[in-house]
Amino acid sequence: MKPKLMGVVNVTPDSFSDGGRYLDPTAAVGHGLELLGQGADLLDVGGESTRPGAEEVSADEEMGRVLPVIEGLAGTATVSIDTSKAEVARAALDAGASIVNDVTALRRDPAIGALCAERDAGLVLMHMQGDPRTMQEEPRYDDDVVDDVKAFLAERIEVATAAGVAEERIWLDPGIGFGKDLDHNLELLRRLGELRALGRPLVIGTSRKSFIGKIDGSPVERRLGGTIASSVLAAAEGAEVLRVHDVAEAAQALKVAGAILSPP
Ligand code: HH2
Repeated sequence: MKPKLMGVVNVTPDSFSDGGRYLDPTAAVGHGLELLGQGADLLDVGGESTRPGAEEVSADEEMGRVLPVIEGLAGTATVSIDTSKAEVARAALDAGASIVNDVTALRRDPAIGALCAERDAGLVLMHMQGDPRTMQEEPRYDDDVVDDVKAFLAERIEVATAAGVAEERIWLDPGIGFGKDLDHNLELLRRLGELRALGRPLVIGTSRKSFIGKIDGSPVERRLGGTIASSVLAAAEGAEVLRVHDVAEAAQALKVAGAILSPP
């Protein structure tokens, strides 16, 4: 059990847990470097919030936020760009990012597929039901949530490879909290093994999310314990990348869990 830690660098005024804290590029770069020092293997830089109810921002606005930060970090870190716009992704790759994290899995802007193929960039394909404005209104799955998410991700792998993306450059993410109620999220986390059958590394982002608060009533600033519990269990189920805000604490939890699970 040795997952990679993807540290979150949100350059937004409105992200659900750290909106406004790193809007200044110097502060954002400093935060990214701090996360690297704490053990992050890569940094996910985002300039548009995807929290429930979030409004879209223009590509120009998004690029203005993320490009200076990527330029400041890319010499030192592996950087993924959290965007659904090909124009932003292209500029981010030019600035030194090497992975595109698309929470719409090429549905908002299919040109991201050809772009990643052309640049041999990594691509994260995430499942989301609906869009951020409406996704938590009444999430519903016809069949079984795990089967539905698995079928969706299998289909998006087809779309990405048809656009020329090498299958070994693709990572998959069930999208915890994206168009899912508490039971959907828990079921997905419980049965991650079934998604591993798709044969690609799994990215899991539970960090500070509202499903934790639905379990114990905690506000967003008091969800570290729930983040750690869900991240360690996801790693034990085979998640290979954990997307977290609190890298130091996640790294320590994983080291301790790993030491217990693999005696010398
Ligand atoms: N979660 C968020 C954003 N991007 N990308 C992937 N692949 N997986 C996730 O679970 C995921 C993601 C939401 O978290 P955050 O960036 O902290 O908030 P916001 O979207 O409000 O900026």
